[in-house]
Amino acid sequence: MNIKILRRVLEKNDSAAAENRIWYNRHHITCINLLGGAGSGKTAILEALLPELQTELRCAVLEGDLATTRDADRIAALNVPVLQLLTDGGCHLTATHVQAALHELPPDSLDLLFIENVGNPICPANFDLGEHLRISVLSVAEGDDKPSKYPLLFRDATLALITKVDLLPHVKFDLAQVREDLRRLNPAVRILQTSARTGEGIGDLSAWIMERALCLTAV
Ligand SMILES: Nc1nc2c(ncn2[C@@H]2O[C@H](COP(=O)(O)OP(=O)(O)OP(=O)(O)O)[C@@H](O)[C@H]2O)c(=O)[nH]1
Ligand SMILES: [Mg+2]
Repeated sequence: MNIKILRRVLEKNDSAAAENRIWYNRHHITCINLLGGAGSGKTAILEALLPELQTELRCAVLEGDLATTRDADRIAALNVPVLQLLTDGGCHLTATHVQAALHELPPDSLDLLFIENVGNPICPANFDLGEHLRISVLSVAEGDDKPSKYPLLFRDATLALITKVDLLPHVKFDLAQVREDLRRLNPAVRILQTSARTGEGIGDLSAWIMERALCLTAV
């Protein structure tokens, strides 16, 4: 019975995700789903990235949270269009949440849409939002066992981002082991390391995104 209900929820989500994908493609917009545990540094990455990306691409952000507009306020402070999506207790965004917000975006003046998912290393990974690229975030502060403990977070990621590397001298985190675990879960995944605090790796991440976004928006 429960399995049937879950299947129906996922089927409904997949059909909304397919419609979202058609919408992004019709408007030549690249969509990135950013997911990871609470406090892994997702908004901080957007704050570091958006000033660089905006020199070439017109960006907007959808912020998913259970409560508050704090993350949307941080993005708005950069003069980037942003909508806060509140899930009313839900632990992930669905493609239907996103679909409702798409109508409020100006599609003809947009190249790149980031969706910051609800901070949670488990549920968001099961819900396709129709994105072209999925960036899964793990901070060194969370511990090097997390790829093995939360494999779904990384299984379908286009890019695995290891954040807060400025904290490496202060925490026990075996980078080589984590990279090996990520590759075992997802052999095709690209892995980058960043610090929003020092700016390390932000240029590489920005270049990686720009290359893909320019490719997709040109189609
Ligand atoms: N040292 C260090 N701290 C960081 C870095 N990035 C983020 N932080 C800190 O980590 C905390 C969480 O950062 P956020 O960017 O809010 O994390 P988040 O993943 O968006 O959090 P939620 O949206 O609540 O899931 C904040 O106190 C940040 O200042 C980093 O690169 N280095
Ligand atoms: Mg955030």
